[in-house]
Amino acid sequence: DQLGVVAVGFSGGQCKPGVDAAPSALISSGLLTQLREDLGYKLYHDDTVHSYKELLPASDPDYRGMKNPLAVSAVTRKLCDQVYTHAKEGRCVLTLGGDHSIAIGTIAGTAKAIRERLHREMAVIWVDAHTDINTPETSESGNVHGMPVAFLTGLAKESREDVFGWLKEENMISLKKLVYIGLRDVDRGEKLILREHGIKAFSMHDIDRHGIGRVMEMALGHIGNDTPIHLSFDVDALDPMWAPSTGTPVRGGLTLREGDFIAECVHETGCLVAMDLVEVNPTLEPGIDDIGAHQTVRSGCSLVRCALGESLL
Ligand code: DIR
Ligand code: MN
Ligand code: MN
Repeated sequence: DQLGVVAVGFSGGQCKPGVDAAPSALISSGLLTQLREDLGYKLYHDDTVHSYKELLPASDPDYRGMKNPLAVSAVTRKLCDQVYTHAKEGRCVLTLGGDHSIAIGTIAGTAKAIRERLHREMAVIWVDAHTDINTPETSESGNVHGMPVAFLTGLAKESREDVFGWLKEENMISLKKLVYIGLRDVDRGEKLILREHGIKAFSMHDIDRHGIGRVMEMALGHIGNDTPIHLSFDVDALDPMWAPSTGTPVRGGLTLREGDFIAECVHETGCLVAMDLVEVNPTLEPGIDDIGAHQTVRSGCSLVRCALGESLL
């Protein structure tokens, strides 16, 4: 099978440096070699960790409360093209982030390609401690990594082309085809949005109550059989025990096994068209030496391998 790989060293969607170092850390730990040699993928990768330096503006003042609006918009616009190019060829696309703002580009790119190629609307499974559905107005932080879902579903609108106005209908996804898993830190404004629009969401509470097996049945049932799936996996969905090196760790999260299981269930559908792995920050090291970073990178690699079929016997 063909796999497009895009390595995105970008951290402008939030304030902590270091998340841009994740793609290199993941690749150095052998991820791409494993995908090629153990899982048998033919990789399409330009052997570059993109920092998109040429796209970063000299000055980037806050706009509607958003930090780095021009940079995040320009980078995600370019990334959208890169992902689209792979997906249009029928390749599954793996994007290694970077902070979660990059999902604006990856989902915009796959959504468009899937519409053109399969004449279908794809679903998104968003695995995260957070919902990332703030609009610029509801956001308390101004960090765009807390807003991608709002822009991708049209909840947040902006006509300025250089501030996400480039997102067109063809790049967007339906709120009905969005499912969250792993939630435990949702802002007040975001809760109102979830309720108002009846968005499907499985919190840690739901996982405790039903077990991850039943939750995955319900999540995939909601999406429906043979709907193309984009899996956007924020490593902070995992408990900090398994993924301590991330910008906004929240205790009480998924075990690594539960995270891997989610990824395996998505793989089993045969409908995975793209995956993002985001928010690994190898420079945030809560443990001694770089144990924390090492553990987090290992967990991230495991999630990707599971989504791409590692556990098939
Ligand atoms: C918070 C944090 N809801 C915000 N979001 C994070 O800034 O909007 N997402 N950390 O991963
Ligand atoms: Mn996130
Ligand atoms: Mn998160």
